Amino acid sequence: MKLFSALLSALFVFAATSFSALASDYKLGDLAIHKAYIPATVKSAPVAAGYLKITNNGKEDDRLVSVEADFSAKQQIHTMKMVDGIMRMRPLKDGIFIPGGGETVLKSGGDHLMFMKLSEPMQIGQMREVTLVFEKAGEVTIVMPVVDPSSQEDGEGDDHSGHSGHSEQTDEHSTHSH
Ligand SMILES: [Cu+2]
Repeated sequence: MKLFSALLSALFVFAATSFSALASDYKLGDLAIHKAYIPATVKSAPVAAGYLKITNNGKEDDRLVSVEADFSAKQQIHTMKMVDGIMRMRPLKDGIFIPGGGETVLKSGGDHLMFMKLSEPMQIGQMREVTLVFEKAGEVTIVMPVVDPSSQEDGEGDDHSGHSGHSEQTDEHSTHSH
């Protein structure tokens, strides 16, 4: 009975929050943030990715410079690139450029938010608060729904294989030890 009501309220929260996530994108000055989501992770996964689209309706360029989240110990902004036939990720030290009057898409196989050292798995239906920090526009906290990875509309194949080489990759760039 207890489980059932917990399940029911979880469903309700999911329905309510997914509706609001769909209904209202986020605005911060001239920036608009849409279609933010985090693909669900398996239990042992140390990292999760985050994707979204940023539209810049102003004339001035801006830049996504950092990401904050309380469900991971460390957050980075990554890009993915083919190196010797293998998808590798690396941190973008200068963040992601958002041209004035243009848009930037963080998507599977390309630039993405990286949540490292997860405190718990990302489960389908959860809503995760993430703060995006922009060079000029300032910061905004958004709620990113955790979705079934196989339901990504713009999925371009299994490019998350690059994530397996992740910890070695980031050792070059970070001072923490594993
Ligand atoms: Cu990454």
